[in-house]
Amino acid sequence: MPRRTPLAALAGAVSAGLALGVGELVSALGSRGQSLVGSVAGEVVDRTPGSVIHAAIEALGTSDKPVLLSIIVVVCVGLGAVAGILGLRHRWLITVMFLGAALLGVLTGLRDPLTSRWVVVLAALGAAATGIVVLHVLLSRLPADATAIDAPADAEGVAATPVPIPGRGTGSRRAFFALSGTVGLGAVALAIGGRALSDRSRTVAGGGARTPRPPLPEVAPSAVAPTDLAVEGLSPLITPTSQFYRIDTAFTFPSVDLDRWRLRIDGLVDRPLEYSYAELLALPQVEVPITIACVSNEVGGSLVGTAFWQGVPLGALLETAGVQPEGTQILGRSLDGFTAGFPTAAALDGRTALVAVGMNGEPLPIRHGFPARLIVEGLYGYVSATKWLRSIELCDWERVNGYWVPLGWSKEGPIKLQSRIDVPRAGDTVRAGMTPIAGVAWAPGVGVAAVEVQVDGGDWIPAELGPEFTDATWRQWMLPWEATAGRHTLRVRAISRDGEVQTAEVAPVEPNGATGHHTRQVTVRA
Ligand SMILES: Nc1nc2c(c(=O)[nH]1)N[C@H]1C(S)=C(S)[C@@H](COP(=O)(O)O)O[C@H]1N2
Ligand SMILES: [Mo]
Repeated sequence: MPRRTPLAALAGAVSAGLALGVGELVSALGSRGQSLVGSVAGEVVDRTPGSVIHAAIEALGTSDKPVLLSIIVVVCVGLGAVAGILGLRHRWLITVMFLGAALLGVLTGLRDPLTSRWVVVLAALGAAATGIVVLHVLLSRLPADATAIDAPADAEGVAATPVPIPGRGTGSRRAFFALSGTVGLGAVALAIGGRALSDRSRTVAGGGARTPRPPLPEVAPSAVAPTDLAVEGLSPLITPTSQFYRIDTAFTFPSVDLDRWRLRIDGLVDRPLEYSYAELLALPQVEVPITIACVSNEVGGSLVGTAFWQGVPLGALLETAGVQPEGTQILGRSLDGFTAGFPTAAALDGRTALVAVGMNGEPLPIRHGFPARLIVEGLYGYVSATKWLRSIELCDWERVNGYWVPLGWSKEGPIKLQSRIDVPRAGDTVRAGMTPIAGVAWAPGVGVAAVEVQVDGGDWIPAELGPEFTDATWRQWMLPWEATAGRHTLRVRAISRDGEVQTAEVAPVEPNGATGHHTRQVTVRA
């Protein structure tokens, strides 16, 4: 391989990096904190089978997004290297490859509902133009002796005289590396600057992380949280907002200009409605504790939590709008294009279903759906809990599907009866003697009547239950255990208020939620 190849690859890689940097910087002009790489990532997520995404979320947890963004950057830089190498022989291929990439960027950027269109085009074209020009310049500055390094040494081991290629490569090696290095550093600087600017513009637009969120009207909570069971390491009854799990497909949070934001209620209704944020806040509100869970929560997993949700009952809104008989499904649409649908009956059967604006006494944090989201007692988030709500559409249950349904997930998503061991924690060393086994169990909408624990395959022993809160929330449980030295297997199951015993049958999270008993191995030291 002639030595020009790695140098050309380097030139291509840094050019692609600079192009990405320019793309990010120009994207920052968009008012919504948009990013070309982010749009591409969103498209990748949309086109990847749901099972693969869920495997990725399981393996990577919430670092799934940074990992995907990094992969996209690495792939782009790698393609740049290829463009550099191919460009050595055919300069026109550089233009073809960069314009091809720009075209893909434009297509995905335009499909992303959060981008402003002209910025997408400008960012992609600016990026491509930069990449093409810089790569041409770098290739023309390849060190004059680049090919000579590979020239065979003679018998004495002295390299043959350098043979410059006429008309190509004029610079010194030092100058070439200095230039490439500068381009590489410029790429990093632009990318960082672009992100910083884009965050700033999000704040200006009114939806950034530091946006002041107006205080909510005071509402008397429907239930007062009882005192937690006193066991160290046990999940608190109310999950602090900062520890509440976050799951969504969003790469950048939708930014909202509160003055312009409207919630629409439309579709198969007699009177389509539209509310400003202030109008929504002026409607009668409730504050209700509810446990929500993600369908991707593994047995024993942490994608479940309980919060006080404040908002406007969905039933009241539907009554004002007048649901037509064919409006058998309530579809939440988000500002970022996500959708989730559940039977209209679920909003009218007495359970709590809210257009939520508050979480644990504060306006919704951006990551949990500011300015408004849906919360429906007893349903997994993927069919109900649309964040960054834009509209609520009444539609036909058969004809319309929410985001995850065509990707292989069940149309209906009731939360399954589950229980989890929090204490002892995985990896804890337990001392022999009396020690608590404790955790939480949930059957939102039904309630938990009993929890039982099994040690080393013995009899099921009833655990002590924490104070009754509501049927919509999880329940703490605790069993004092006389631990003896050695390895032990702990297992838990819950029994719901309607008599269902949590099944031992193991089911994966797809298509409608995991089942099985949470089991934990512990080592007890004497
Ligand atoms: N806009 C939007 N809303 C969404 C989602 C999403 O991807 N986009 N994911 C849903 C899923 S799968 C779950 S489990 C809940 C999680 O809500 P949380 O992040 O506030 O815990 O949000 C739901 N709402
Ligand atoms: Mo979820």
